[in-house]
Amino acid sequence: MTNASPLATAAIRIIDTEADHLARNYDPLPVVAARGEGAWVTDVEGKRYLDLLSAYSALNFGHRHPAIVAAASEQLDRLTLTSRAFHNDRLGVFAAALADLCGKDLVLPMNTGAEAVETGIKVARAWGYRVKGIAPDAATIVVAGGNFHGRTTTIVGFSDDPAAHDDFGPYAPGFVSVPFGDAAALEAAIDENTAAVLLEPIQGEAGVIVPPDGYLAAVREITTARNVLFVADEIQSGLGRVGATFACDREDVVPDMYLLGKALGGGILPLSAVVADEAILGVLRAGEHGSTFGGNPLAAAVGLRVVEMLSSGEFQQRAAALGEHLEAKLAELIGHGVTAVRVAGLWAGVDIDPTVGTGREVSERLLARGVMVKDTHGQTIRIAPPLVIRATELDWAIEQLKVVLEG
Ligand code: IF1
Repeated sequence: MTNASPLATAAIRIIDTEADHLARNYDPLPVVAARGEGAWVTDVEGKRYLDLLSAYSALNFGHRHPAIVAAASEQLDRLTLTSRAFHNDRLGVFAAALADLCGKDLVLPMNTGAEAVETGIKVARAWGYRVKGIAPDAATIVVAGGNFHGRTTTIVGFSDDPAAHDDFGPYAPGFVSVPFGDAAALEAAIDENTAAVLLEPIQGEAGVIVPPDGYLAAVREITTARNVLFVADEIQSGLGRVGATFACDREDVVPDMYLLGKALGGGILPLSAVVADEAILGVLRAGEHGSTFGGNPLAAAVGLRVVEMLSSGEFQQRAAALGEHLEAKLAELIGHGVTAVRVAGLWAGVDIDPTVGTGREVSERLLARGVMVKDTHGQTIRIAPPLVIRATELDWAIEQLKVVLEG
């Protein structure tokens, strides 16, 4: 074993420190990131990597996008936090812009995606009792098998992933799970106590599972007919990722409630939101919900810049065009180490032939070749580059995948 370079030793020392002082709720790939710019990350040893994970689609605009960093820097010099006990001069402007982007009346700002999901669950239940007239504490929400909506105990309670679910009970009642993509099963699960249907329009952690054409339109039709809220978790699929502002746009479907997060914070800070019309979000009264950092002026300034960047449609069009290129390139790999590919805009699930290795093993081999991806479950790797990636960079990354698949 040759002596590791000083930098390599530095990386090892950092990882060892983590091992001594961090809870072991992750098993990161063996790289220590130190800098990021655009689609590229540099590790502590100065090695560069093309980022095809984008922090699970929180970095749609790339690392440290200059316009977003500028918005954050300007606000850092003015005001960062007041709590919602007082107004601030950024939140209202951000809320108006985000509501307009969504075509809705109201915004409820939170911080993490899970908080937006939890907020959406609370608002849907309150609407169920106060508007639909569901009997007290009887409201149910229909969810989909294979879902991932966050890590709180309410949310993992309706997860069918043992790693996310087991040993965190007892779990909140009031959730009914149906197979994703099966509109008839979803309709059959609705009864007089159903307040909402909660779905990722495209399931991320399940492996970028795109539902059958017409599924989202059918869900929209069913929920409208049965006076049930359609709550779309667009925390990972939204904000340009799939070649449209929202994944629901792919079927011209408008949900009753958008749950947003990740990229809304510009890759700089946590920012999430529940966005819906007055008839739904208007059920909440002062003092019924909140968050210390929810709607803080720093996040609002960043979020406003993100919404402004999305309003031109440039990032959505870019993701659509490059996504077609990505899909064509990945399709060539089927039968050559890849068994299946699912693509929506610049978001792909690639199933690796078990004879090549597991998703984790391919992720590690790609990392050694300067490409950052992350496996989801078992044989699948997820590809989600920043929307600012160049076609030539994407081609280079696919070349690295081809080499890994050829072994
Ligand atoms: C981790 C993946 C996991 C999400 C959707 C809500 C949330 C997420 C559709 C919650 C978060 C993150 C969580 C992160 C890794 C990543 C993830 F699905 F993206 F791949 F875990 F499954 N709705 N997804 O995807 O948002 O509270 O995290 O801000 O837990 O390791 P959050």
